[in-house]
Amino acid sequence: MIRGHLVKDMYIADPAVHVFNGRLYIYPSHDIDAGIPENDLGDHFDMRDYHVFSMDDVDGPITDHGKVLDVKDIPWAGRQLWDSDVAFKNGKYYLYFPLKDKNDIFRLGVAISDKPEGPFIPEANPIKGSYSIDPCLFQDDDGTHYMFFGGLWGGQLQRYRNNKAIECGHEPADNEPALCAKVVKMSDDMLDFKEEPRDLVILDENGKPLTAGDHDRRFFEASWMHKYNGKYYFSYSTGNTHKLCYAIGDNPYGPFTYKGVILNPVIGWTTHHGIVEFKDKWYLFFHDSQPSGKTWLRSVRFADLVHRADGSIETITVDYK
Ligand code: FUB
Repeated sequence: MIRGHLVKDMYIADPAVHVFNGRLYIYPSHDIDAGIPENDLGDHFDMRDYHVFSMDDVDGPITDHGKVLDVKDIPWAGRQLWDSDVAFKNGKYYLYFPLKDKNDIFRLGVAISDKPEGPFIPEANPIKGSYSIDPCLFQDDDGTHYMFFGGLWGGQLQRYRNNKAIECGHEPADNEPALCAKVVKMSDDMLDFKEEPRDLVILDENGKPLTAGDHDRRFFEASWMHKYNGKYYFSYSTGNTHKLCYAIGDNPYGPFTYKGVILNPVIGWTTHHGIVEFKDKWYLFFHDSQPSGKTWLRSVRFADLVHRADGSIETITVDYK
């Protein structure tokens, strides 16, 4: 079943979803109309704060906990607060967010709270060695936290190779391996990377890395990780082909094997999601631009997510008729 839009009095997107203390928390981006013309670098996504939302039950009301972090309060801020995520460890909640610094380079920051609904206090500097966008935090069964991140085009991933900035950002040729999302273990205090980020390689059905020209399947942005029946499911957006796809692996580093489409294209340019198990059912939270008709003003909704007996995921299609 595909449900309607959850929040009607503001535009929200990029939903990260987690269950904390038996309650479902949604950590979205807060879209605004900044009056900036649309372009391929996403300048029109000029978001300036975050709100947190929560629900007792998916059929119940949604609570807006108000503004929990403002770009004005982040010491290293330039512009554009994009997709965030939250992790819990040792009594603290850590909000991870991408933001351009004063040189217009995306970095990943962290802000801390005692409560899942914030407010969150930002650290003075971005995470050392961080770059690009869309941090997603995943806690494995042994308690280790991993971050998955990266995004092409406006997300600047094409400006890096082996975690180093290159002189001229470019994507590989169509027949070369695609640029990968990154995966990295977090430090014990959750404020740093514990190691160098690694490539999260997605293989095709023949065991070959997806190529850069395979726009229907290669990674673009919007990393998410969930675990089901002992397998690791990495899901992501294909960007300019507007699909949410997934790949399965045996550990958080992969390699992962491409398996299929979770969500067919929705109204809007971007597609982005969070997957969560809540009260013994699985859900896909995602956004579309149906209510506004504008790519930069998005609204969050959700659908039941079905894992078939063989571990594959049923493809969801929103019927806009
Ligand atoms: O919301 C801004 C950007 O749009 C996100 O970081 C991307 O994943 C895309 O949804």
